Amino acid sequence: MEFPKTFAWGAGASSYQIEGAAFDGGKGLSIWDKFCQSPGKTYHGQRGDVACDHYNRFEGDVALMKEIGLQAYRFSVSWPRIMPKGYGKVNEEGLDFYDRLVDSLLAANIDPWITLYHWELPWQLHLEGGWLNPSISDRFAEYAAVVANRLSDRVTRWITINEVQVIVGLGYGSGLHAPGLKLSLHEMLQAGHHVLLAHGKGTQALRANAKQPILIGGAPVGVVARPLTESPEDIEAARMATFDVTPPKSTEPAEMQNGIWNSAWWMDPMFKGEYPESGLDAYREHLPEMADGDMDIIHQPLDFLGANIYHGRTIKSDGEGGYSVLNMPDGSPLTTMGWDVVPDVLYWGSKYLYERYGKPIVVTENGTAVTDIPDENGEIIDSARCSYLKEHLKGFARASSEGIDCLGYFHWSIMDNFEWDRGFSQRFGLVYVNYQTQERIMKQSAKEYRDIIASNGALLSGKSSVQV
Ligand code: IFM
Repeated sequence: MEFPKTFAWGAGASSYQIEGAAFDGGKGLSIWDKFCQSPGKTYHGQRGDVACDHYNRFEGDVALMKEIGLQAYRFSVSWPRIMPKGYGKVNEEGLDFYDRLVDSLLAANIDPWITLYHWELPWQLHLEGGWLNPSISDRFAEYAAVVANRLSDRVTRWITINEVQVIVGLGYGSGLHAPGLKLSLHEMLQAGHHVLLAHGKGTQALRANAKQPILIGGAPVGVVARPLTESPEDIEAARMATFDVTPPKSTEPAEMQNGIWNSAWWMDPMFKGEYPESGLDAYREHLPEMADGDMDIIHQPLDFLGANIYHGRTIKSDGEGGYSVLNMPDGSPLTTMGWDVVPDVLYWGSKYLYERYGKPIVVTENGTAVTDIPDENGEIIDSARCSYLKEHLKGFARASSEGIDCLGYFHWSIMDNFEWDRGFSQRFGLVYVNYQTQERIMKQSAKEYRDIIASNGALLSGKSSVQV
């Protein structure tokens, strides 16, 4: 159950979800600031204006990270905090904030991993067409260069864009996320193509402006599958399902119907320089416009594959070279987000992704929302999260023991935070946040994670408690 000595044990969060100070420090407006101001868009109309007030409390938060023994912390930089309009004038006060955050992490011996884009599109860029405007990838590269110039003397781990599928599927498809658009599949794929181009140009800009050698990856959703049994047929069927691109299906839940929830359409261009055949076929009437040379821009050399993996479909061979998707057995565990708990998904997901793309794997997000209730002593014994954490790590440890290059694991999240359209109704943190007082309480899971980290995973040995 041990991981490589260089393995990065981390946790993550994103700017809008924890920072607060939404209108302070010279920050410009983002699509999320505006979206949350529209009635009915988020749970009880909640907004990230203050969130965890991390902007003002980051030193205490870093102290908690140190107490947990984190070796790495993944956070995102808010584009409109750096460039209020998304381009042009730079807000030095915003850069100073991240400067201080990076310094305080390094002083605590915690490696900063920066994500450049975790959904906070500057409002001005949205008014100019957002991800549908072909010039947005140049704007993104300009922003990436500014951040690299200021922080890459101390930061060596970089992630371009978080969860392209969510940007496109929920922001431009179902409208559940900012900017709340409900566009056609063609328009979604066009926006997605521009996101991929931004990833490519952002990568070039990071490398061109880096002050020292750096490692770069992306963090798409790892839409992965796991086989029902370990028969060669089921294993092959789940592999096929993991990389299949299928047309929109009306049998999926409403927000998943738009046909973009897959891995290969988004990862193949980044890692192989091409859209997958199954996608070209499934989307044939909806394909985005592409210029010659786009794929060369998107397909930049990358150092690792980051994937956000929370759950996965269970797959069985249909006996005819195809596969069937199975429902979980009655009564199987569900998170408060309504997601199945299938811990071996970290094993199968990282295995399939490593086999196809050959890059070291970083689990850039994995975690669970549960109902956390402080007990009479004010402690939070979050046993469901403790089991989730340990059982998923066991899956990742198995991958590592079978020779898959596992570079790091980032639990989502370091602390409870603003869960987008669900507001504060979902708690994902290792650290509990009382939003009325801003008090932080380390949950039981944080303490268990601390011990697992200290043992470099050795503590995980033992029988699995979750059988699914
Ligand atoms: O909170 C989100 C995060 O911002 C992106 N990935 C999934 C998490 C849980 O929904």
